[in-house]
Amino acid sequence: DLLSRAVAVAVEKHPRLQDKICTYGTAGFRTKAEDLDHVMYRVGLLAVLAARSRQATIGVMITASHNPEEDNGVKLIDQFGDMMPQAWEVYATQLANTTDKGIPAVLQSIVDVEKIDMSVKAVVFIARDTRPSSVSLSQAVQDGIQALGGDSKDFGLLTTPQLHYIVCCENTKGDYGVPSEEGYYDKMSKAFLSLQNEGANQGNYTPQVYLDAANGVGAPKVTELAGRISKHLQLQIVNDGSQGKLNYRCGADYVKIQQCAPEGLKVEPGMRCASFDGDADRIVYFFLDDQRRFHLMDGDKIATLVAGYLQELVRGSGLSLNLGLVQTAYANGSSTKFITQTMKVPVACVPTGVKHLHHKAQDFEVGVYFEANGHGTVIFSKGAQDKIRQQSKDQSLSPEQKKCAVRLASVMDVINQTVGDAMSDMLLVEVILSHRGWSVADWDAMYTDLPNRQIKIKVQDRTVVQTTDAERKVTSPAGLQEEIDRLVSGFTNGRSFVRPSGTEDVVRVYAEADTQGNADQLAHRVGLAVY
Ligand code: NG1
Ligand code: ZN
Repeated sequence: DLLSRAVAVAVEKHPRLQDKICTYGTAGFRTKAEDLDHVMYRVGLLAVLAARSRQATIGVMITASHNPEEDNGVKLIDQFGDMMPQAWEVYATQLANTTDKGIPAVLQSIVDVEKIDMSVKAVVFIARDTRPSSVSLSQAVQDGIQALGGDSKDFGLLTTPQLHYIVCCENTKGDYGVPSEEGYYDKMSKAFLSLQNEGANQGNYTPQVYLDAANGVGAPKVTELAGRISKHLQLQIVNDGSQGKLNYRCGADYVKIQQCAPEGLKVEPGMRCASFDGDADRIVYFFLDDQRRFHLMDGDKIATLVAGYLQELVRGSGLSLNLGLVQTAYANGSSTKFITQTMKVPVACVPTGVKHLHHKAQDFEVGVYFEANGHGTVIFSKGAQDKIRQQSKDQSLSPEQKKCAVRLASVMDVINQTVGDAMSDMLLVEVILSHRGWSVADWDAMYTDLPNRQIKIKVQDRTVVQTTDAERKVTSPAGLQEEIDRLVSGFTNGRSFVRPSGTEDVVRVYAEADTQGNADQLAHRVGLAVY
């Protein structure tokens, strides 16, 4: 039967050759590519169970995002393009860490708990990033799918958000769009062009972006998009994978953490630049001012720009929708202050990890969420979408209201609501900047970031550090929080917290203060307290 075939193929083609424990965390499974073959095979098995339990198509994305090229990873995408619920993360971890012979027992227990009908047809969509290891790892996933009698459809190279989008379209019967790569470009570019046709190139806005594609899968994909939108946006793409190494001294994570421009991009003052990460689900913008000082527009600044604009469109169109913003503890203190005090938009803070942000954003009719590192999007409740579409067709509105309502409806189509998406976020930022007539410096001037520093500390056992209050306070080890409080109190505008990473074997330290020197010092001292 199916379960014994699952073992036979495992033993023959994808045996578990070592007993390192692999955990399905915030980023799915992620580790050295060489340790992943059997894990991928088992993810294929699990994907079939997930598809059967939902009687829907689900997705498997093979990528390690911003990690070094030698790493790889895998993540399951649920039927509406969202993340799998917690229970499935536990199943994934159990299945990955059992012996080859133990596979049927774990599969059977999942079938029992989830009451899965094994005769249901199962379809799984697969895609991968540009890592050399992704090809064979993708094959391992497909072998797993086949072994349990599922059908796989391999989309080859895609960005992570493209696969989320395609899975969502497939299961919503085209409601969200056409379930193909072409359908994705088509929806995005049409919405973008229609918005820019009516209001592009105003004021200080210039339709040029210099884009660092991290030498990743974003490069060929954004090139596809670029051709369709060149009427209103010229993209100069560097780090396109033709020379440099994936994520090496480039990409959104490098730019955010190092607070400097990537290699491979010759930046001149005033150029509006952006960096994608390795699988194009994160984006940050940056520029050099006239003194050649580096300015970063991270996820917080994108969120602020987006929330402010949406708030204006909602009000302008005569709608009343509750709009809120979701951040994590890494959000710059200045951004939170500006959003709550000046923009008067409610802000919620949740633990790190997109699933927490996405989930919290669902509390609002229009929920904007961004991690400081540039991962984020906007989600509209079903009710809000209906209201906006209705309003955009309402004949009784004033011309100004009508304009806002129509614009809001198009803005919704530029946004990938399934997950943070670098390409979609870039189009959204460009729409807003051009409509506002803003240069990148105008945008940057919304508020000034507090100088900050993020460092990581290698420790024996990172799980010793436990936190509460959306990771802003340490509960264990005893005394550490008191020590952090003591250190912070010595700095003007000081704030610092520590938390165990969910994706690396480290404890992360974040600090902000009135000057860069002080932020660095505070991070350093708190780091010493963690040892
Ligand atoms: P960890 O390693 O748990 O800090 C990192 C990012 C998250 C998220 C995940 C998944 C920071 C501080 N953390 O998590 O925001 O993007 O990776 O990729 O940026
Ligand atoms: Zn990513």
